[in-house]
Amino acid sequence: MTKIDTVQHGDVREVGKATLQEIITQPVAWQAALDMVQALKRELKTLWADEQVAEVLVTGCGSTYYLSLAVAPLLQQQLGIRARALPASELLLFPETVIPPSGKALLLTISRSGSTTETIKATRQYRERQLGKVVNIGCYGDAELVALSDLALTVTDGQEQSVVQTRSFSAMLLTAQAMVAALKDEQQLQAMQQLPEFGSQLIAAHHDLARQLGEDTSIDRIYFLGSGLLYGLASEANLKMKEMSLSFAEAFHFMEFRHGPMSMVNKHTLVVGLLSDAVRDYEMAVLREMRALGGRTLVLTEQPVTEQEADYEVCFRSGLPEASRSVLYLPVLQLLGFYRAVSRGQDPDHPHNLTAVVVLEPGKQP
Ligand code: F1P
Repeated sequence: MTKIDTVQHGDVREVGKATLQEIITQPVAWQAALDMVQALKRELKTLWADEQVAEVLVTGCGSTYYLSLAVAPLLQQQLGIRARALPASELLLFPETVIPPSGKALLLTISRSGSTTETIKATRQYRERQLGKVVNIGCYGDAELVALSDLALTVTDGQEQSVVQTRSFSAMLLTAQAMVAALKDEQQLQAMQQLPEFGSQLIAAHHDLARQLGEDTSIDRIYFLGSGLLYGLASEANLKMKEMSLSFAEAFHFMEFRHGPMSMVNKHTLVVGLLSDAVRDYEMAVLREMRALGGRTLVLTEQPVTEQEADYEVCFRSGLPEASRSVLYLPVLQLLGFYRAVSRGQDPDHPHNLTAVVVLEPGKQP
């Protein structure tokens, strides 16, 4: 188990103490997620085989919808089945637009709380229509979504005080990645055991950079670029920046950024690139162009880039394939949002207008 000294930066003010603690200690929850999937591997394989899964719908809300956007392409890429991510409200309110014509698919619900009304209602409706088995990923074993599922992968170490999802998000993402590895390649699952240690080293090595960029008041807009398996994570980083710091931020697929959004790039712009392995040359070309337009660039990458190619770099050198190492992109992006929030007088522990769970009162909704 990884032991981490908390709050190394002594002069951090009281605000956001829970959120910072949860960001820094997330490798502990990663280990718990890996151990939990290892323990439930047999049930998972049995359900998957019995169901002869050919199609998966992945759903959640807010952060866990963006997590679904990271998990669905992974399921399709790694297991060769059709997989689609969608917000729970779409599954609930427009089922005919998302239910596969075959009328049969496994439903993977993702929810930190397990109590979000839209996801509960969509899952109930799905069960009533007998469209397929339900697997849930979450952090609370006694939640309604667990009771509504045929198999629950619950990572209680992901639980957090903070309203915004940080440690829970990465622990649930790792649960999904370990689930795919358990169904496909036992060796990959073993190799993922290195992730908690990589995570601690990454947080220690790049904490100062995240703080420096987060506190840089010359930056007034932030764009997160990620493609393929990484678009969901770019979307989550964008949400964290909004939820914690109320900053102007957006997420795009790399190549889409040229088709209009780059009109916004100027010297007050930070463009954050979540580099893939497969098409990093295309992605670096976009970043070089944004630098030429006056923007500054931060890359998160497995292999180093040359100094000329980016202003700031977070390099993993993990030796792990993209399908297993996505959690490594998250801690520095969460710290960036955290320090920007504190530097703008926001308290990340109590984000503006937000509650930890969106529960829609019966009778208030149609
Ligand atoms: C989903 C969610 C969070 C958001 C806020 C409200 O919750 O939308 O993503 O940050 O906390 O709830 P859950 O279904 O994953 O518990």
